[in-house]
Amino acid sequence: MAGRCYVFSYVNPDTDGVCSAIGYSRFKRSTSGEGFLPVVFGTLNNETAFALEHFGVETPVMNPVLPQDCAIALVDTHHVRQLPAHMPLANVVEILDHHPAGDPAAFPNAAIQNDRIGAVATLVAERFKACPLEPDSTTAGLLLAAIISNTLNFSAPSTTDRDKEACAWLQKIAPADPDFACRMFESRSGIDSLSTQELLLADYKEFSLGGFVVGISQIESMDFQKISERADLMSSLERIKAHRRIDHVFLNCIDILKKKALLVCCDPVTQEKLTRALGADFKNNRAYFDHIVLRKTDLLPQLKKVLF
Ligand SMILES: [Mn+2]
Repeated sequence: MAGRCYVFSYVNPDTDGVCSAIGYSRFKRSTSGEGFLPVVFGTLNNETAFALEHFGVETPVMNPVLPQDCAIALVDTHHVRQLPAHMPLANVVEILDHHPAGDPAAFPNAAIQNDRIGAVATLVAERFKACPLEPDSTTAGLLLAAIISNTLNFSAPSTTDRDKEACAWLQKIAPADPDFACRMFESRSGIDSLSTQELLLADYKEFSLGGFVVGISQIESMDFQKISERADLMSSLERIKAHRRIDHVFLNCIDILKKKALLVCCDPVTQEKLTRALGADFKNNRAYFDHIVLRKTDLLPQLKKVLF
């Protein structure tokens, strides 16, 4: 018999991960009476803190010690390398995700739903809708914020009709202010207060691709030139690579409004892979793009082709 139940996302989760964990916890409580405590490992980013405050929701418990006999629901990931170290993988009973190339076999006891949609919050909203059960307006607002955040207000290529339908349904329960998306995106930065190392690790994920481990940091900023000019940018990337003992590491900067991207990478071997994968043209360790390049929908599938 399992002890406490927890629901959480990957370490240093984004708004989709945190809001979906809270939303799923509320779903479980209302439908089966089970108490899955939403928790966060790592730190909360500025945008998520903004969304929680906007809807008057308390910050989840941070970095708890998990008891050996706990039951775990995961949202927004099923990649072992993105989870807290020494996490009891066999205790995972449920997974809701929307990411390819995970490790489903690492979770032998989990019921897994992994659909190619824009946000895992869409899956949580669909669970409510299927009951049918209306979430309270706070929960609806959090799920809405998560979908808007993850689909970049429906402009990301991963956006599907299911995300739009979930959003329309949630909007009826919790109408969002017209400028909500804009204010939430503005809250993402706060970049100046972070060290380069903190900045690179704020939204950093590792992937196993064809026997290589690739670390990709992604930063959304309306002024990525400023980040690109940080004096310790290259040394910070090199430090991550050495410290994490991985094969490739690079930074992906995106400007959502101007629809531009910048890849930063100082290793010539990695640069060569990125050039083959994306047609990147590196000059002085930097490659610019006149369109948005997203880790999940652009980088991973293309890199997979050249690394396997
Ligand atoms: Mn997500």
